[in-house]
Amino acid sequence: MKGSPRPPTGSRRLRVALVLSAVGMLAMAGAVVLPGDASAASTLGASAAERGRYFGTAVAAGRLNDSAYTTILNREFNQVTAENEMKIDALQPQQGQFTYGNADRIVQHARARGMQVRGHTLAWHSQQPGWMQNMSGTALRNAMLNHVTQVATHFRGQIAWWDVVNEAFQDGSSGARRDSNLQRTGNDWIEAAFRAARQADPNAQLCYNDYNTDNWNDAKTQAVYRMVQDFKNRGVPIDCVGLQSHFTGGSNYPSNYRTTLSSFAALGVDVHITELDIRNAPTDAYRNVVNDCLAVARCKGITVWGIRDSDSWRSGESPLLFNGSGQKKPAYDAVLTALNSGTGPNPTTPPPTGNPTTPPPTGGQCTATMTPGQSWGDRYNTSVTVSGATTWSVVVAITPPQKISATWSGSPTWDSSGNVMTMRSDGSGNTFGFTTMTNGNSTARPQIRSCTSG
Ligand code: 9MR
Repeated sequence: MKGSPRPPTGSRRLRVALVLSAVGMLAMAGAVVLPGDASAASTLGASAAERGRYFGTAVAAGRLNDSAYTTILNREFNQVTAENEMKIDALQPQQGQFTYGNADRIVQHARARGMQVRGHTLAWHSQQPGWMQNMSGTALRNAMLNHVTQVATHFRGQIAWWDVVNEAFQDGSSGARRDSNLQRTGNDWIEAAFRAARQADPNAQLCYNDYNTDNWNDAKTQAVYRMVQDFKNRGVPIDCVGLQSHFTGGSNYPSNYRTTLSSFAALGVDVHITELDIRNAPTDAYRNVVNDCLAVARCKGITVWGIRDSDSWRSGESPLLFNGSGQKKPAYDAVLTALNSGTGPNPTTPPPTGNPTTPPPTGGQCTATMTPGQSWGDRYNTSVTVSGATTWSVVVAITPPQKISATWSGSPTWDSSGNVMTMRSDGSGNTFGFTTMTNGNSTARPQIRSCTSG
């Protein structure tokens, strides 16, 4: 839809309208916002999106043929991380031979549905192919940088966030780097990886990702914090920190988790909860994690490490939100309720401003109320609910260079500038929606100029 700056016309309009209403139905699936009740989202992704966040899951390419799995994936989540398919051994099994098939399948599945993709992971001591395990010194450093460059280039423009480096610190009280063949190439291997990633995909957000970094008092958390602080001070390109948050896979949910999130955020990086799972899925811990994320403006979203318990790397602990039959567990309800009653939207993604609500209906007027919908890197959805009329026309103005690229549940016409849309009721109800391409202006929001009944 990028590069469709003109309003649809003629037969193109009919074709576009069909596509757009399909897009609209997809975009609105599970995101039904009742008039006057912006917290009524019925899925994790839609609810998170209303708060300027995402709710995602790890995905395994081999399960994309399982319709029970994809039904939940497509309904509930608006972000995915490849569980194994973007690891070094998966992407470069032989030196210089890259195999992208499974990773590409996941990326395509996600992007076709407006889900954002987290790349996991460019550089890691684990899951190295045999040829890399056997390398050291300059040869290994160059091979690692080449891997970062090749992979980030392959996926350029498709990955919202990269876990550039994963798990580079030791557990326990030392606060030291983990010993590994990569670490032995020199302490600057991490920043070298970040610089290579930035060069290869300047638009991806670059994250450092680790586990056992949840408790603010832990030496490992403090060590990662100091590294990020140092990177920010020296201009090493880092945008975000991922807390894996595998609770009771070695560490419990700590009561100071929110302090950890906000402390990292205060360094000027975004924070992501990247691999959440909690032994036996207790509702209170899941609820607390969601509340902690929503309390920190720079906490951009939560990814659970799998969909059903049977999909989990530790399935014996039933740590996820859906049981093996795909049914929602109590932890699911706790998460959705916490999301729906939580803070948002994120202050860095402002809600519609200007004139969100027209004056109360008098005479031929009606009231049109805007609700922010799902957003992606380059576009965002808005839904408008009309009250006080059954047939109506609503005038919406967009700030250029933003452009409306898709509409649903109404009949649009545009003025000659293409920036002012008049949406007329089409009998499908009193809520219509549209997608706006930001075209580089990520702050402007649509304005409602008028609502007229009849
Ligand atoms: O869930 C993943 C499992 O299927 C793999 O066998 C394992 C080894 O690659 O990795 C698991 O995912 C890990 C993630 O990549 C990094 N953080 C810890 C995760 C759980 O072990």
